[in-house]
Amino acid sequence: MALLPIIIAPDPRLKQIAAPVARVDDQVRQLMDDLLETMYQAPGIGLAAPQVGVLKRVIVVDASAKDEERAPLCMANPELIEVSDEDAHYEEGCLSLPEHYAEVVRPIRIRVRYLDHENEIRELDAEELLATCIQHEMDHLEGILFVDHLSALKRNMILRKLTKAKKADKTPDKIPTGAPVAAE
Ligand code: GNR
Ligand code: NI
Repeated sequence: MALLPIIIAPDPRLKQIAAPVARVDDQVRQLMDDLLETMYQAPGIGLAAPQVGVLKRVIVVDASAKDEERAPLCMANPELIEVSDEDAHYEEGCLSLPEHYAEVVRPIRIRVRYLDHENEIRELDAEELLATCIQHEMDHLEGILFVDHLSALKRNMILRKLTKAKKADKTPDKIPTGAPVAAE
């Protein structure tokens, strides 16, 4: 198991389309396990492989409440096979857009087909927060972020703030002189 660094927007790697996996082999299983560990540590309720720089169609989600047992889901090559006409509005966040939140509208119920951790084809009906989270993760596989569902005004406001934050972090005088950068 390993914690993986999460890519923060704006970054061209978050805008790429991810490639399907041929099957869930040991390497993909390891990726799923690392994504789950990274997601729980963040903490977040979902994580997609492109967010850690791996352009494969692999996502993990766990929308269980804090006081509930963990309910991890690992999905490779997820496909929406049904979506409801009815919509849900959720305040979304994204580990690649830290500290920014906005309401996004998506179908409230979905049916998703995917390959699970054991390479078995599965179908799952999801609703409310879990359905929202799965759709948010599937968007990452298409290079789409939740801000792409907002008006250009709101999107650019968030992206400009993130650009500024990145530039501020890179300023050399923010690094204490003589202090070595912590090694892994
Ligand atoms: O942790 C997360 N919370 C969240 C809340 C509402 C809708 C979607 C999400 S997913 C997000 C983690 C993340 O960035 N996944 O890609
Ligand atoms: Ni996200």
